[in-house]
Amino acid sequence: MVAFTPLAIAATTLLGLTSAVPAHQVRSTGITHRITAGSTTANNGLHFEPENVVAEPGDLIEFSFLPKNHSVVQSSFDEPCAPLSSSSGTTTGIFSGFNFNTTAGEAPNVFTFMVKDRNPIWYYCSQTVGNHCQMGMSGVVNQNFGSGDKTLDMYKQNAKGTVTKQPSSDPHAFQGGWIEKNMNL
Ligand SMILES: *[C@@H]1O[C@H](CO)[C@@H](O)[C@H](O)[C@H]1NC(C)=O
Ligand SMILES: *[C@@H]1O[C@H](CO)[C@@H](O)[C@H](O)[C@H]1NC(C)=O
Ligand SMILES: [Cu+2]
Repeated sequence: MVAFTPLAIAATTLLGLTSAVPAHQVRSTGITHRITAGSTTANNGLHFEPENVVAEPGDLIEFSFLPKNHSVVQSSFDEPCAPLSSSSGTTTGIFSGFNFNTTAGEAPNVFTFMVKDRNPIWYYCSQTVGNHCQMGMSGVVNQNFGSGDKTLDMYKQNAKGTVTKQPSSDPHAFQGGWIEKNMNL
């Protein structure tokens, strides 16, 4: 007969906890990729820099914001300038909200999210004053380099004929990431 010592029970409890952790939970790599929403040089400021990033699961993507009131909204490749959503219309993707007002230099806060897997993350700026998405303000994390036609250039081409959609009726709402102080200021 097996005697359950306190240690064995503790170990069993630990195992139970471990198996309760969702399989998709990703361990942090400690690597942060910084992207600037906005530009002092490219495309009249309507540009993410860098706009094409390769990242590992567990890496952080941190957006800092220059003037012109930008946002970051995840979309699918097939529907540029529209938030990634379920068939019922609920926004399922990442978005930052319009929380980064600045008239000069970087906004005091940044928006950060963690990369969960190696699937492409397409995103755009949903500012309609100046039609930022149609003008080419979009980017991608982990573009599927094996599939020749799903490129950021093609996304931008397809974006030209669209109408920008917002991920939420609340301009300040955000999802899939967090807002924190810009430590680079
Ligand atoms: C930024 O743009 C959003 C959406 O157009 C608007 O709701 C918000 O008031 C703007 N913020 C500022 C600081 O201009
Ligand atoms: C945006 O920031 C500027 C300067 O920092 C400030 O004067 C202005 O009131 C702000 N606008 C909003 C809507 O918060
Ligand atoms: Cu923008």
